[in-house]
Amino acid sequence: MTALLIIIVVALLGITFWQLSKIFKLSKPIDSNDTQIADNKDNQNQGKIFLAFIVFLYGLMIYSFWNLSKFYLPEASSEHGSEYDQLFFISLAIIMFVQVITQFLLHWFSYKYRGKEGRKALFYADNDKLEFIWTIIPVIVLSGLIIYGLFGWSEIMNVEETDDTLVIEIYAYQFDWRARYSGEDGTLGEANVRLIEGVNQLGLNENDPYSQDDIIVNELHLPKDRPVLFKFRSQDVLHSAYFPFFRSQMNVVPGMVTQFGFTPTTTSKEIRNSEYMIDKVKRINEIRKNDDNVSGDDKTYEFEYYLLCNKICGTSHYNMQMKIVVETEEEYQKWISEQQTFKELTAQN
Ligand SMILES: [Cu+2]
Repeated sequence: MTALLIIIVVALLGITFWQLSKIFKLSKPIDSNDTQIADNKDNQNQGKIFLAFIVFLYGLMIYSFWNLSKFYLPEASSEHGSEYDQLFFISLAIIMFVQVITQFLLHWFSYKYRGKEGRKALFYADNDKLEFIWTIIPVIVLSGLIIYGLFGWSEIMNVEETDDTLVIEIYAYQFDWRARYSGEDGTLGEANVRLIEGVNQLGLNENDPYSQDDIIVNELHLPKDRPVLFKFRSQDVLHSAYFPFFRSQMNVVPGMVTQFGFTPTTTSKEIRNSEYMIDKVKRINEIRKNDDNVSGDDKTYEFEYYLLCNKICGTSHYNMQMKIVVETEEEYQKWISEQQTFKELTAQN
């Protein structure tokens, strides 16, 4: 709110000065030099401003990289994550390289060849060789990037289902998530939103033998180093399952099942004890300690992985999240054995 007020005040001040300068100009006697055509002095000034602007732009860029680097995510917590990060880094490096050079050339030439009395522009219609060069280089670089990206994509997206693969349904609705484990038979039971009734929140087919041992929970537990295949279903609108620390995201579309998978490589405990996280959490806690609006248990923050919604799906979209616990196989087995199956749930109610 304060920031908005400051912006309004600055804008109003700017308008005031602009109007004042117009009044002063009107009150001055007519200047014979005051023509609409740029003279030598104008060109000189505009050229220098052009050059100063590129220096400002590069300064801003360097400052942003340096200052915003604190928002970088740590090393990926999934197997394919490093590949994803590498693709991102290579794309960024190429874009930066090209933009630094072309921006400089654009501004430098504008300065160097600024208007000067007596200087005439050269009429240069075209040059096939030059055009060929500046077409073919981007074609080669972009094709390389796209092909490299496609290979990465297909490798990440084609999750082969093995005996070891854990199949989990992620179910989205306004405004929460549920996870469904396939249970002992390793197969998810049939489900349809039309079957939603009472405790049967996810619309499981009660007559399907596969659905009997399914386990529905509101906290996602994943064993470390085991491939997980997620199947996404939405009850209402478009959502997006976003796992930033695992470098994964998938649209959750009503009326269809989307899927992807990853293999978690870092447990919640391990990431909490990483240098990156210790430092981050320390800083967050320092801010919270001095914030009077934060009280009680919230004063001490502890990192957890979360599944977030990344599609604006309604009023409480911002709060649509599910905790993810990555743990060892033993811890996972212990946890899952304590959960209620769908059969137990329906028998109880
Ligand atoms: Cu959502």
